[in-house]
Amino acid sequence: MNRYKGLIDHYRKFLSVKEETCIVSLCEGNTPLIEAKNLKKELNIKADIFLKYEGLNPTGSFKDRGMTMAITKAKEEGAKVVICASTGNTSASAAAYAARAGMECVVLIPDGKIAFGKLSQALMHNAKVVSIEGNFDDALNMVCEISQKYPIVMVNSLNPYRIEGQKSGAFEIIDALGDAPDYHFIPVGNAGNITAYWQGYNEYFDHGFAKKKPKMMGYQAAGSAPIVLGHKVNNPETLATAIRIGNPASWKFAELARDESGGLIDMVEDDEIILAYQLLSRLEGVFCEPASAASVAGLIKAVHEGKIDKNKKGNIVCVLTGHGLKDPDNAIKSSKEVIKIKGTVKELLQVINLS
Ligand code: AN7
Repeated sequence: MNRYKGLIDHYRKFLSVKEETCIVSLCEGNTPLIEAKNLKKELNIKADIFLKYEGLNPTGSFKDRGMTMAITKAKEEGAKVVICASTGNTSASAAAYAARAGMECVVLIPDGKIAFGKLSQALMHNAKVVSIEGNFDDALNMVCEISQKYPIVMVNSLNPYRIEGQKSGAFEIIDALGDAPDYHFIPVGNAGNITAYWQGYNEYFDHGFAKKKPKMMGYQAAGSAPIVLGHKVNNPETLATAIRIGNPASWKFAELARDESGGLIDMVEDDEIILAYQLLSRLEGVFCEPASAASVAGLIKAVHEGKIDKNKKGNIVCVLTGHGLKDPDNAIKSSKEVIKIKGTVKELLQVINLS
C-alpha cells in the first residue's frame, strides 16, 4: 500500500517532527498545479501559467498545511486547548484539526465579516466561536495576550510551526515543475503564507532541488494594504474578507521575501479581484474564493503595467489559497441571475434560444 498520508509524512525530513511524534493529519497537501491555458491566451503572454489550487485541501484552504504541524506539535507538548483569531479559514482549519486531536478549540472572529462556509465549518467541528465587535487585528491582539498568560496554544501564523508546514507548498511546486517558477503570485493578508513560500523556495534551493528562486509577487486588497502604503490601516475594508487585515503579523518577513527575491508587494482593487474571480471560474473552471483571486488579479495588473515581459517564456504560479464554496454569498452576487420559468418545454426552449 502506498497511500498518501499528508505533508508531514511526505516531507518529514524538512520538518521538526521526531520519529515517535504522533501526527495529526487529514491528508492535506499534494494539491494540483493546474495549467491555465485559457488565461494565458486571454493575457496574450508567452509564459505558462499554473494555478496552485489550495482550495482542495481537506478544509478547503492552504491553512491545513500549517495546521497539521501546529496541532501535531501542540498535541506533542500536551496542550489541551488551542486558540486563534481568524478572518475565517484559520478558524475552520484549527477547529477541524483540534477536533481530530481531541483538543478544545477557541476561535475569535470579527463580527459579520467572515464568509458563511467558513463559519459553518468552525461550528460543525465544535469550536467555541466568539465574535468581537472589532476586526481581525483586534482579535489577534487579544489572542496573543491570552496565550502568553494562560496554558492555551496560539495557532495563528505567529506560531512558527504554521509557517513550517506551509513552506511545503513551495516544495510541491518545485517537485511538479522540476524547478522553481519565474514568478510566484500570492495574496497577502497576515503575510504568513508569502513568508512560508519564500522559506520553502530557499530551503529547496539550498538542498539543490531547484536551480533558481522565483520573484515573489504579493497582493493586498486596496482597502487593506498596509504593506503597500507603509503604515497600519486602522479600519481595513475589502469584500475579500479573508485578507481584511490592517496590521500583518509577518509584515517584516513579507518585505524581506519581496526584497530578497526582487519581487513586489502591490495592491488590487475589489473590482479587479472580482474580475479575476469570475475569469477563473468562467475561463478555467476553477472556483476559488475572492481573496485567492487577488493573486490572479495581481498577475493581470502586472501584465498590463508591463511588469511581466509578454514575450518571455517561463513559468508563472498563482496560488489560489481557498475554495470558492467558502463564500457562496460573493459567488452569487458576482454571477448572473437564475432564470425562472413556470415549467413548460416551450418556455425552456425560449430561454435557451431554441424556439
Ligand atoms: C483564502 O483565516 O488570516 O497572508 O485568519 O484565508 O498568510 O494571512 C486568512 C488569510 C489568503 C492571506 N487567502 O494569507 C485567517 C486568515 C485566503 C485566506 C489569505 C488568507 P496570509
